[in-house]
Amino acid sequence: MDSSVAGKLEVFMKKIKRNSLGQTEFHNAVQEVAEQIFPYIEDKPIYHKMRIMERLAEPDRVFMFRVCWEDDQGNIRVNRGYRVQNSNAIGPYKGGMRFHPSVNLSILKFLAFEQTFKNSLTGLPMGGAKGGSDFDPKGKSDREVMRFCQAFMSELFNYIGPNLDIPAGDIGVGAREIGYLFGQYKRLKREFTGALTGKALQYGGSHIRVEATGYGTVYFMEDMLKEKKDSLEGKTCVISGSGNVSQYACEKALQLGAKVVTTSDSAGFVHIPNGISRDELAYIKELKNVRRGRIAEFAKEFGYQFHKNKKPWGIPCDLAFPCATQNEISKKDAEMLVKYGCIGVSEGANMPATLEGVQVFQDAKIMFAPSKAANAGGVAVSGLEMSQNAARLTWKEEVLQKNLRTIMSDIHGKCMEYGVESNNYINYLKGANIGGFKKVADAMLAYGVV
Ligand code: NDP
Ligand code: 2IT
Repeated sequence: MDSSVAGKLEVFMKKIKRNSLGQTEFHNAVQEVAEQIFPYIEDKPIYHKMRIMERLAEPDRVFMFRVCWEDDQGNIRVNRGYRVQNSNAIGPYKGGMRFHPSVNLSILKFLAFEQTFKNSLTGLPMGGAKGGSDFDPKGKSDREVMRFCQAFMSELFNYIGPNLDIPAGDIGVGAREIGYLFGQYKRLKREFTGALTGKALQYGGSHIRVEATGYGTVYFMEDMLKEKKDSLEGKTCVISGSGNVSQYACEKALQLGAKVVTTSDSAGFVHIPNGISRDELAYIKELKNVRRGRIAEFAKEFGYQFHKNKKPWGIPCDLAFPCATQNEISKKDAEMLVKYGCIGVSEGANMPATLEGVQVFQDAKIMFAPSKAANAGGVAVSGLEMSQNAARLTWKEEVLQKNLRTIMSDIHGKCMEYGVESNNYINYLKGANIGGFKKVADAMLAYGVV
């Protein structure tokens, strides 16, 4: 990076940090994008003049609200709810909601910022948003989750709508939570519109939304491998997490002939030396989605070793799919992956590799697919759910399967368009950032100063 660009970047980041003290996750997300965008716009002064990056890094608005609900013992509980609407330059605000005790403004601002670029990459007309709460669904009864969701939506419904802002799931928000949230939205608004995605099929949901993120992440890897005349067949994969994204990344990897040797949750990981079988995956789905149990129970049931409080990155592999949460791959973890033979990483979770971790992958010149490209399949199918709701139609599963596959290839193509470096290394991070930025930035230019 030449010194004039580096100087501008430094001034920009200083201001961001001053205006969002202590919001480390948000700073890192902005830094990662700005490092690619500033050199790109150096000879395009209009983007600087119109302060496009500065505007994108300041959310349009943030809602924070109290959520008060009653637990099964009659105790009154208080949580905090949020919705960060980052940008609606290219379509209504769109993005998931996370229920997890770690949720704070920094995490949601980073996710809403990232979502803006991700949604642009899908080619569909969606802006970027994210929301959620520090509520922890773990250990709560269905009725407690229902009461929390109803209380949460009683405030949120004021700020969302099918042409305004369309939330969906994320960590801790799956089919059960979306059902309760949508039921309350419908009751308060007295209308049936597609103001949430990830709904069940019976009430306006789309085929393959459940599978889309995990499948898409593996499709992106398939496309990266294809570029090298290679495939997933016979590859050993490590996958983290055992939730929605992880389960379907595992399913698609198995379908494409790969071997998946790990699964995990926040308590530790399980090593399955000969690879997870389809029956074992079915067990994990039932354990996690129905019984809401812990992954240690899977290890116990099938006689595998459970590595308590450990992450799976030290297990030798060809490919890695981090599918749990942000910052789960540190510099050291990344070094371990490279050392033990990993040739490709596709991020199913949002920003699972730290800035230093990404640098290790890029220095080693291995394939690295950043989250905003690799996990965009979920929100893409959400976008298709919005289209179906608007038309009051349900498309057939085959149509959606085909659409998802095409969208992921198109995103891969967009990353190639902007990411191939002079030494022929494909910098997917650069490609995704510039590819996602351009459409949003050009729309903002068209609107003038707003
Ligand atoms: P789920 O809640 O279904 O699963 C999350 C998984 O990650 C669980 O196994 C959970 O373990 C683990 N996990 C969560 N937080 C932590 C933590 N702090 N440390 C270690 N493990 C953790 O969520 P999803 O599968 O939907 O989401 C996973 C990731 O994918 C997130 O980064 C999300 O933002 C991203 N994503 C999700 C999309 C979607 O469509 N759902 C779309 C695009 C991205 P435990 O049960 O112990 O908490
Ligand atoms: O991070 C994400 O892209 C999601 N959690 C999915 C968002 C959506 O609106 O489907």
